[in-house]
Amino acid sequence: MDARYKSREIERRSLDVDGLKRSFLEWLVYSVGKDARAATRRDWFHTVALAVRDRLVDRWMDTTRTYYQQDAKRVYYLSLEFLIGRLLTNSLANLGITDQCRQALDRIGLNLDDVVEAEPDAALGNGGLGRLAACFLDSMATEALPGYGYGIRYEFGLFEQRFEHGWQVEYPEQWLQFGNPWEFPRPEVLYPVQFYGRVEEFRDSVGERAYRWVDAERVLAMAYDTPVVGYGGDTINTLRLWSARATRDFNFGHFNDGAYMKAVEQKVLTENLSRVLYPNDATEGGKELRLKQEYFFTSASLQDILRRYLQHHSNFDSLPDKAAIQLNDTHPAIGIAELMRLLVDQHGVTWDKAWDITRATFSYTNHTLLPEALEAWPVRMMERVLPRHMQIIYEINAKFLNRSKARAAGDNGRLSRLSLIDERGDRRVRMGNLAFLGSHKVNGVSALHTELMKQTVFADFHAEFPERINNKTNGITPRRWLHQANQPLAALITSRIGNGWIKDLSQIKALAEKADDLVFREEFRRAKRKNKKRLAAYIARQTGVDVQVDSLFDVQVKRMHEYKRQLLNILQAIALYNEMRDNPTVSWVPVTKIFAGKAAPSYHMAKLIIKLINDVAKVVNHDPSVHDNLKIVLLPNYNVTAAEIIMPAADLSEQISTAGMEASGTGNMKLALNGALTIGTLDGANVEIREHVGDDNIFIFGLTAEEVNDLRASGGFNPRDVIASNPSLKRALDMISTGVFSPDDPHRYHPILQALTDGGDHFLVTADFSDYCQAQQAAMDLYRDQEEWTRKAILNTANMGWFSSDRTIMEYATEIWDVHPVKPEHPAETET
Ligand code: OAK
Repeated sequence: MDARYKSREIERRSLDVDGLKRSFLEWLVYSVGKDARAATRRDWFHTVALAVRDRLVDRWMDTTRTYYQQDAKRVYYLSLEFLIGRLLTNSLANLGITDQCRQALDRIGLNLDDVVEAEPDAALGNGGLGRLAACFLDSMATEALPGYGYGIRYEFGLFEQRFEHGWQVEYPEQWLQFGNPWEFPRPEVLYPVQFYGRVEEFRDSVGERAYRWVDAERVLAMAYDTPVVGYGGDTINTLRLWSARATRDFNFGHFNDGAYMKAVEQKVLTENLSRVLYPNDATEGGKELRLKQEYFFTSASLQDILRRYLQHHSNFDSLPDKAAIQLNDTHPAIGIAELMRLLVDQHGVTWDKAWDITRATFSYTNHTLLPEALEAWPVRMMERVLPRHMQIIYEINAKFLNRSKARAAGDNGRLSRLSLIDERGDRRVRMGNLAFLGSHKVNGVSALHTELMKQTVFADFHAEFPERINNKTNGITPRRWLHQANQPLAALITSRIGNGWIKDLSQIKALAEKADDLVFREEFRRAKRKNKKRLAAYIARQTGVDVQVDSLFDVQVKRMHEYKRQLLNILQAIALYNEMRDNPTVSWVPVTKIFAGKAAPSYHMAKLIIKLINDVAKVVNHDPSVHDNLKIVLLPNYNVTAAEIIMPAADLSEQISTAGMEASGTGNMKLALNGALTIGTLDGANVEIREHVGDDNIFIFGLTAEEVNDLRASGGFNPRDVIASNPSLKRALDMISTGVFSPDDPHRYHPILQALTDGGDHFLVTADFSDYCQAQQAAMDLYRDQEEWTRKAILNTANMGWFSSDRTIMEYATEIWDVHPVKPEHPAETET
């Protein structure tokens, strides 16, 4: 080998400061094509990312090769969303070369933090479900599990949110505009995916009835691979995202004048399939393009999974021993019909055998009980777009209902509820029922949510298949959410208990005994203060509002949704504002209310709540009579990158959904792990957080899920009575309705007031208001006692070990997937 080439080969792998520096300079020139004098921050980001990527490719290949050679059972996580965020800090930290990289850049006269800032935030998801998928990828790689993520490479991620006159305005998020150094395009990994057309019946070679899907439109799915680095860099897994390409007919066709332009148009239309992420969080749009996206990525993924399986096998009998496919909610549930089609129509497997294989391979996670989020595709649309799948779904349904008939014994209501087809009104395919029926395991995402699944949406299925539903309480990756995002606290923890917690978060429990140590408390506070300073600077940059670093940082960051009750929070803020003005001589605990979150573009009520928060903020922040004791900010464009600044700086974590409505929550876990105390209802994973951190270290308020249920069932709730009996609530609402916060348009908030009164207050904001205010008061009182507050904050951090997504993922691995860790073999490193 040429000596110069050989030395570069070694340099590519070198992890020391000199080697890194040399590769940066080389990459800048030879790959980015820039001179150091002309390079922008973005050029440097691309340079550093490419050089870091070099250092993981060998181990990535080793990982993939080991899985192949051992024919290991793989798990395939099918998700329409992966909310990944930035990757540079993550890759450096997981490879363990952050310090070396910082020094190497330092020697070139650059600052790593500036370079990091040039990376766009990959927002290929809406909220909880998408971020959970990203945390799971991190945990699978860290636990050495052979796990693949499959999804869509959206050209436009979740929209960029700006506020114009206090209103949310959406702008396109063009994360790929300047290229993506982390991805590897695989133009040779290409699968055809069909839509429309019709089904033809024929007799196969042995005279059996068979079907083929003909006259369909064809799109190609092209793979882009992103390496997923586990902590320590030993296992590097793959996230494979699909992009739509027009078929090669276009490239090789020859057209007359008119036809040529038409063909180009057609190509653009076809490729729109992977253009944009639907911005609805937990609401179902019912749009044809969305159905096509779901089928597109599911079909491509299944074809890829079968291709990989067939490298080692000649029939499908052992597919369930080699592949576990997890459906992240119902978005990929069409995969059940698709696997049946591939096995029966394309590979000649008999129906019954194919069904056994399908059920043993798939499992399904439900992420919400909200009725508006339960996918149900119109039969007529499905018949048109996926005619063969519709037939298969009918067949599955007929066999299932036939079998259940005996058990239902005349209970027709029960049979119609079990049916895959909702026959009321325009007929629809219930994707939740399909997912349930086609899976061997179905799980909820917190203990409470799983119980409610059994009692509500899946009650009939649970009676039919009592072993199928199980719980897997969500978790978060401690790498991104503590080790990387909160360096001051991470360093403090490591100084006391070593760094074992990064890979085994249960070890963080050892901090509990430090809660009474005054020196440790002081250092814990210092770390928090540092994070709060950073957030205060960010708030000033983003909103122009100056906040007091020593005020109580009260944080509610999540999608804007009525059930999440940002409205309850802002009403309490108005009440507190009034109290402060009424009692100017009292020494108030200074409070900064921090909100952030996006509303779906078509969700008018959520957008109106955004406007209300901004309007209230404007009045409060400019009122000298509260002496800066209350500040309200709504940060624009909440995303993973913003969350990494916000979570470490919070004192109080708002988890105040109407009980029974938040499936789990994961922001609640991030905040508590970073030492925030929770103020929350007994909803989702809050219930389990209370069990772990202890009743004394959390502020619980409000109706329980059972009470909410009873209250709604009894119909005995009159919000007007509640409002009339609570003067501070009444005053807050009167201020809103008389235009105190909207003098330019006094009636602006009529829809909100209407919903809270005549609308029946479905989310029970008024019902929980008084209890919530008391809990807030208790939090403010406690905050005066900084020693006691810190003690509880430390106990929160110390007791959150169980909420690591490593724990969650190992539960999936052992109880659902039956997949086991596989240590990659690294031949390259034993060679010289
Ligand atoms: C999004 C689209 C459709 C259905 C559900 C969602 C979703 O994001 N649900 C959220 O999932 C998180 C992860 O399990 C949970 O923590 C949230 O409570 C839930 O709202």
